[in-house]
Amino acid sequence: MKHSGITTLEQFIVDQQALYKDAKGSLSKIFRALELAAKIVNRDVRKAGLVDILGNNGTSNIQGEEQKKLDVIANEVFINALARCGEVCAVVSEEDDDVTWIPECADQKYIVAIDPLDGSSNIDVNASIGTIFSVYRRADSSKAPVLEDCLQQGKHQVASGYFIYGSSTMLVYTTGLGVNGFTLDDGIQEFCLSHPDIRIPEHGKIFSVNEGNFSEFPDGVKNYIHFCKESDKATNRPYGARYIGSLIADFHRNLLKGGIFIYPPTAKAPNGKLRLVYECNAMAFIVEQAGGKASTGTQRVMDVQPSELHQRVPLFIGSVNMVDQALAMLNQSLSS
Ligand code: AHM
Ligand code: MG
Repeated sequence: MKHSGITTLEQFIVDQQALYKDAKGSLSKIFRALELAAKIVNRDVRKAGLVDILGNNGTSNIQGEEQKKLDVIANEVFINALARCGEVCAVVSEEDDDVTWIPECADQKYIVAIDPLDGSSNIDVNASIGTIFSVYRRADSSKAPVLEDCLQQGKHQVASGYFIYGSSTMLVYTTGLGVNGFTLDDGIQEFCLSHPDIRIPEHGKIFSVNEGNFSEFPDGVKNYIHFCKESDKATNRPYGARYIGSLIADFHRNLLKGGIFIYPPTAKAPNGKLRLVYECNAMAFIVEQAGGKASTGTQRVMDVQPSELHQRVPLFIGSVNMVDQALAMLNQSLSS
């Protein structure tokens, strides 16, 4: 019999589970919860202009940033879905000051970190936004979960990924066996495998950085930006500049086409802006699994030991040759 050719996320997860001999289906349940939550958020994002859910919620999160109504909705939807799946003992979210413990699942081993709606300044202007997630396993689930369980190095992630609510809605994720992308078929409301085994080109032609902060950047980053803009036929320069201010959208483009995304330290924010636990680590796991690289400028992102939930780190991420070049110029300026 001829196959239809469609592989749904559900089927893909079942097939992958067979590759892990000890798999008991817990991760699959977490993915089902994430998938359901993303479909709900996607529905709300798609009708955001039609109903009264655009605009500010009037409250701020722990970092003093304005929360948008959709941020708050997405946060509730993801946490509720994860709490209900029965496999997650704690959720760390960009929108919540502290860990959300799930008491009825205190004996479960999984912890999920989320940025429920990343790039939220883009909501009101109809540009791409997304949800980022990381899944961690506790070393010892016989004890009640504690804060330290939520502060693991990124290299201990068992899965990470993002949903992008763009011109189409996609899920890109890894469990350490490469990176795969699924596009939501609106008609059947299923995520279908559309981008199998994503590999980021070793070299790209795009650099993504908020140049508005240029005067605040370290000299090495300034030098690298100059390098990107120089004309040089042999190395295909100048590169193209693309930056929308939505990490997922900027990252996703560079993942598929090749490029580098930089959120450097600045004079005002020496640790940059992006958060380690629920933004940078997830992206770092994906980019490494796709053959790319992620660094803080001084170390591999996934080696950083988090000391607090909302910790920020500088981020240099993307095509391996471009990241290496940026790091070389950064180090050169630090040592001179
Ligand atoms: P958010 O999680 O509150 O939306 O903030 C994170 C966003 C990232 O998506 C994006 O890369 C960055 O902030 C853009 O910051 P800036 O406007 O300083 O360039
Ligand atoms: Mg964010």
